[in-house]
Amino acid sequence: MRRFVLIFLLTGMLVPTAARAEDGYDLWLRYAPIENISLRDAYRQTIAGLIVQQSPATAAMVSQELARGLAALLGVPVPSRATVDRDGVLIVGTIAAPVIATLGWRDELTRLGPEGFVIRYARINGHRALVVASAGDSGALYGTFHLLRLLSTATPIDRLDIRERPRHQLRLLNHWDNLNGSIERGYAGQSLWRWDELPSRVDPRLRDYARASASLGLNGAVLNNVNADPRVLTAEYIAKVAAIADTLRPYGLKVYLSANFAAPRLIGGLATADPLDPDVQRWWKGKADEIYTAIPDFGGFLVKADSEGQPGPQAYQRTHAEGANLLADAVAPHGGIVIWRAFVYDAGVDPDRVKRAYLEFVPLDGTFRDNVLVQTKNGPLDFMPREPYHPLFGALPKTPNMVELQITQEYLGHSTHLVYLAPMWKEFFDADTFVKGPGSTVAKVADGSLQGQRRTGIAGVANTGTDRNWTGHPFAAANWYAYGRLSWNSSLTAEAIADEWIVQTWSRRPGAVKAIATLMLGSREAYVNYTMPLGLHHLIGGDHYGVMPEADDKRRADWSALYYHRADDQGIGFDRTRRGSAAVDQYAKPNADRWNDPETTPEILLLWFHHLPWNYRLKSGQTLWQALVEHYDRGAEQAARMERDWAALKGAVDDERHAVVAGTLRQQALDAAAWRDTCLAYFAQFSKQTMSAPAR
Ligand code: GCV
Repeated sequence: MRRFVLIFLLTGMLVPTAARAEDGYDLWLRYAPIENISLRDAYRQTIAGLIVQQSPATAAMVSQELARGLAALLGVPVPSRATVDRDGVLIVGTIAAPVIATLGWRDELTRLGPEGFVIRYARINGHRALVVASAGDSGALYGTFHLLRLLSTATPIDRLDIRERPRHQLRLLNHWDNLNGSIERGYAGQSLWRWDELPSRVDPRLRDYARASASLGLNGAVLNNVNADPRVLTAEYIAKVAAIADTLRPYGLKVYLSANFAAPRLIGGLATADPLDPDVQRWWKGKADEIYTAIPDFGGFLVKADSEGQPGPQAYQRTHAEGANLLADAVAPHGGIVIWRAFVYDAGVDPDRVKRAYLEFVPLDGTFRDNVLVQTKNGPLDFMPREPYHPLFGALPKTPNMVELQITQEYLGHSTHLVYLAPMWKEFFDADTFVKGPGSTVAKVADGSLQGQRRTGIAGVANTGTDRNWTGHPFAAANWYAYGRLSWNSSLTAEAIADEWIVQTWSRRPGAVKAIATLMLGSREAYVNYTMPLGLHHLIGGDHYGVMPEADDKRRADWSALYYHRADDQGIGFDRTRRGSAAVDQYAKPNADRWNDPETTPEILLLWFHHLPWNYRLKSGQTLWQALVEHYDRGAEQAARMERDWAALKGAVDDERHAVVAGTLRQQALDAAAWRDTCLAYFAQFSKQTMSAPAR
C-alpha cells in the first residue's frame, strides 16, 4: 500500500504530455501543458473566467493570447466575457476600464506609466479576482505576457503583488535587413519583411514576430540596415513600411527606419545633402511629413553617418550634431526622434581605433536637439566576445546615450556556436564607470538614473530571419529572449533569465533545466577562452567566423588581426597605456589608473590594454605564454564538454531539436579545437615556446 501511494505521488501528479513535433517556431511561447495536477488545478480555480477591457485592437491581442495560452497550459478553454459574480475571474484592463476604475489604483498606475502594470488580487462585488491593470494598452499587454510567463514557469500565483515598469523607454530591435531580402550579419535566413510582397500581402508570420517581441516588452523595430538604401524613403517603400506598422502596432511596436544621410541627393534630386542648406532642410521636413501621413506613430530615424563608407555631414565640414539636428528638426513636429550612431572610426582621428568615437563625440555633448539620442555599442571596438565598456558611457552627461548590443552572433560563432550572451551583457551593465564615484554602473548611465537624461533607450541588432525557428540555432533564441528581458530590466540575472527561457522553451524537469542552464551559462566564457583569451582580440578575417590570426587586410589596417594582436618576438597585445595609445585615459579614474598598469588590470582584459613579454608572470605564477596555452586548451575542452553534456540530454528534450543542437555542437567542438591549434601554432613562431598543455 505504501508503495502504491508513493508511486501515485510520483506519477499520478503528472499529466502525460502529448508528443508534439518541435521545430522551434513557438519560441518561448510554447505554453506546454502544466504537468503538476495540483498546480494546474489551482490555476484553473484562480482563472476560471476572463474579462478584458481596453481599447479594441490591443484587447483583441490580449484576449487571443490568453485564450491560446490558458487553454494550452491549463488543458481547458477559459470562458471570456465573464462577470464578477464568483471568485476566480481574471481581469485585464486599463484605468479607463469601468471595472478597473473602481479599484482606486489610478495614481499608482499613472506613476507606473502606460507601459507599466500591476498584477494583484482585488475584491470586486465581494469576490476575489486576479487583476492585470495598466495606465495604457501596452502595459496591459505586457502584464498579460508577464502573467502567462508566471504560469508557464509553473510559479505559484496565490499571493501575487507585482508592480513593473520598464527601465529604458526605447527597447528596440535593429534589423540590418536589406531591401533585396538579405540580412547583413544575419544567419537565420532572409528578411522577415518580404519587401517584394508588401504592401498587398503582409506575411502572417509578422504577427508572431510582434507577439514574441511584445512578450518581452520590446516596443519598436528599426526595419532596415544601418547601411541604408535610400530607396526605403521613397513613396513605394513608405507604403510597404506602413503595412508593417499596421501589423506591429496592436502589439505596442513602433516602426523606425534607417536613413541614408545623402538621401536628398540620391533620391531627392538635390545637388547637396549639406545639413545647413535650406533646400536640404525643406526636403527632410517634407519627407518626414510624408512618412507621418502614412504612419502617424512612426518612431523616427536611425542614422549611421560618416562610418564605413556611409555618407554623413562631415562631407560638408559639418559635425555629427549638425547632421543629427537636421533630421531631428524634421521629425520633431510629429513627436519623432533621431538615433545617431556613435560607431565611427575615422583613421585620421587617432591611430588607435578604439579611441576615435570618444574623441569625436565628447566635444559635441550638449549640442544635440532634445529629440536626439546617440547610440553607442557596448564596447569601443565592435561587438567582440569581450570588451571593456565603451568610454562614451558616462562621458556624455548632457546627451541621452542609448546602448547598442548585438544579438546576432557576428563575432560569436554565427548561428553555429551555442553562446548565451546574457553573461556578456550583464558584465557590461554591471561595469563601474566611476564617473560619479563608486557605483556609477553602465546600467545607471543607460537608464538615465545616474546623470538624469530624460530620454533612455536600448537597441539590439536582431538575429531573426525566415528560418522556421527564427534564429537559426535553437539556442540563439535565448539571446533574443535575454535581450528583451534585460532591455526591460537590466538588473535581472543571466541565471534567472536562462531558467525562465529553458522552462518555457525546453522542459520543466529540474534535472534538464539545470543541465541546460549549466551549458548555457558557461558558453560565453568558453567562447572567449578559445577565441580571445586574456583580452586578445579580433583574430579573424572578413567572415568574422573562422580563426585567422595572420589576417592582414590591405584596405584598412584596423580590419586586420595583425593590427590588434601585435605579436612579435618580444611579446603580444595592444599597448593602450599612457606609454602606448593612452586609450586608458578615456576612462574615469580609478579605472584609467588601474588599467594603465598590467599588475592591476583584470586578467580577462590584459592584452586589450597591454603589450607584454611572453614570459610576463601572471598572478597565478604562470607565464603569459603558459596562460594562453591553458586558456586555449580550456576553451577547446569546454566546447567538447558541451557536446557531451548535450548528448546526455537525449530523451530529456524532444528528439527533433536535440538532433539539431547536437549537430551544431559537433561543429563547435571542431571549431574550438581549430582555434586552439591555429592560434597556438601561429603565436609559437614568435614566442618560440612549446605548446606544453596536456592532451595534445
Ligand atoms: C551594418 C561591423 C559589421 C558591419 C556593420 C557595422 C555597423 O563593422 O561588420 O556589418 O554594418 O559593424 O555596426 O555599422
